Amino acid sequence: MSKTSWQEMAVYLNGEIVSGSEAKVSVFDHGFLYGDGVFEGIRVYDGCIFKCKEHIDRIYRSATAIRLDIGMSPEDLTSATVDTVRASGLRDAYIRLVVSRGIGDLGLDPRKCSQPSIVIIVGGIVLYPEEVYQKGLSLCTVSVRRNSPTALPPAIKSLNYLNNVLARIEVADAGYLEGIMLNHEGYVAECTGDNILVVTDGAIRTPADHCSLLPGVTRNAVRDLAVKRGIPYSEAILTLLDLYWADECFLTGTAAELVPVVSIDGRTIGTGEPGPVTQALLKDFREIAGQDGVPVY
Ligand code: PXG
Repeated sequence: MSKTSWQEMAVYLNGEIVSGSEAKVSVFDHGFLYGDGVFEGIRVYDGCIFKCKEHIDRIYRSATAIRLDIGMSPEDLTSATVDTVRASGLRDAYIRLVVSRGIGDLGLDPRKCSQPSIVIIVGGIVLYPEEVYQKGLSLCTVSVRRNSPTALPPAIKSLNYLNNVLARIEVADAGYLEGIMLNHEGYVAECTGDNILVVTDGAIRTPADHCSLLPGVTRNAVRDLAVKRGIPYSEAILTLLDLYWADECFLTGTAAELVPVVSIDGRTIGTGEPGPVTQALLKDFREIAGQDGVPVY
């Protein structure tokens, strides 16, 4: 059995590091009953937790938004994450950090949950097939709209991912690997688990934070790389036409890194091959990946 099978993964569970097969959470946990909690997905590259501070900061912001007291300091949560990666022995890994409301009764009231459940899973990496990075990805637009920020702000990385799951079902039914979600006004928001960016006349544009999306850590890393290269970068309100008419398009995400997009809703993007700006930024990204973060070993 490989070390990345779930039974053998290293899991931090409320202060202890156990194996995947021992890591169990109660059916009365409100994370299970209501999706009441927050999470992060983080990558480890060559023994270094990529953008660790950015992910830790985001989980505390998500927790603040849902009035969840994580009950430990960001420094201690970072140490627990480092310890769990070390226990896994992995140099390249995917970390899933989950903080749920904890055990309560069968009612919604979160005040009945006295202690959050803190889980850190260190496992393997799920990536798009290598072919996608060489040839590019085709996307479709789905009918499910991204949650309105007036209902459940997509900037909160909560355990309630049904909006994205419903969209992902539609994507899979249509025979695609990823799809575009519009916001409640019909403007482009993001993909089901990735941010989306376009390159037009040498400048990068991506939907602004108020367009119903999760501002990705990877997207911000790419912004910094673009600025370093002198490539203009801006956040804007984008329509599907802005995507169809772009010279290049790509996705960013912790699991995805940078994925070139070559077709959207049957329209070829640019030349139909991964573009030069996308390729340059992917190269830059892979160069900083093992350096920009917290070392484990
Ligand atoms: N938007 C959404 C809705 C996400 O869930 C991103 C953007 C990219 O953000 P980062 O910070 O990773 O650059 C995410 C994160 C999956 C999966 O199985 C994807 C994410 C989270 C959990 C599962 O595809 N992506």
